[in-house]
Amino acid sequence: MITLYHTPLSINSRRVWVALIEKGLAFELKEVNLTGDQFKPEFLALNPFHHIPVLVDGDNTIIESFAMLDYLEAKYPHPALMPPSPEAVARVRMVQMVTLNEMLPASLPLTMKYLFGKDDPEAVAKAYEKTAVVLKFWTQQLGDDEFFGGQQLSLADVVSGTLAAWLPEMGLSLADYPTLDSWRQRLMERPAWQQTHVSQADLEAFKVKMKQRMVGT
Ligand SMILES: N[C@@H](CCC(=O)N[C@@H](CS)C(=O)NCC(=O)O)C(=O)O
Repeated sequence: MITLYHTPLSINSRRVWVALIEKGLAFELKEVNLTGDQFKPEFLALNPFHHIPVLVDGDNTIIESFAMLDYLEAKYPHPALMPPSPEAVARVRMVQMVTLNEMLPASLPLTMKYLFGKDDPEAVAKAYEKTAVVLKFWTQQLGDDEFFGGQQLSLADVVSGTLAAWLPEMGLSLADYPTLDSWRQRLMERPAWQQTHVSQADLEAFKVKMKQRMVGT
């Protein structure tokens, strides 16, 4: 049995959750309450760095969401989430890493504003400038294709699409990027995105938990 230790709102978890669903795998979810459960000995035995997600598959315990995605692709290759051509592999990897290394830090002030009400107008203005560079890059990489890997969903769509799911709510409209907007719409209609979507009620509960955690530290 595959078990994913996760928190519903975490995009680090959600990319693995979506990949499990897209691959049609049977798995169970165990929710970790990030107000302290991640420091309990039983969780630290799974991940000494006290982070979710953690994927357990039989005797294998895997930390780091990108390692999990690679593991799932290698262990359960059908349906493939990595296209075969070298050019497409490069594109998938570029989009994955640009999402992680450029888009996530660039959009952080928007996340802080959206999730925690921390409004820093200067940082938010910079965030719009920096995220625009990523949106242009994503547009270029997508071209006229349905997905970043071509006509089929890839790990690049899983990684960037679980972040893109939030962009309009975070105040980043894709109206100036029509091909990206349609791509996002296509993803949002997929069962994997719908099943992992966080309700407004869960979102509010998460905000409360994080506030408690910040007060406690
Ligand atoms: N590089 C890790 C990042 C994991 C991570 O930062 N997880 C956060 C939630 S999004 C976490 O568990 N935070 C709790 C803590 O650090 O105590 C991955 O991709 O799996």
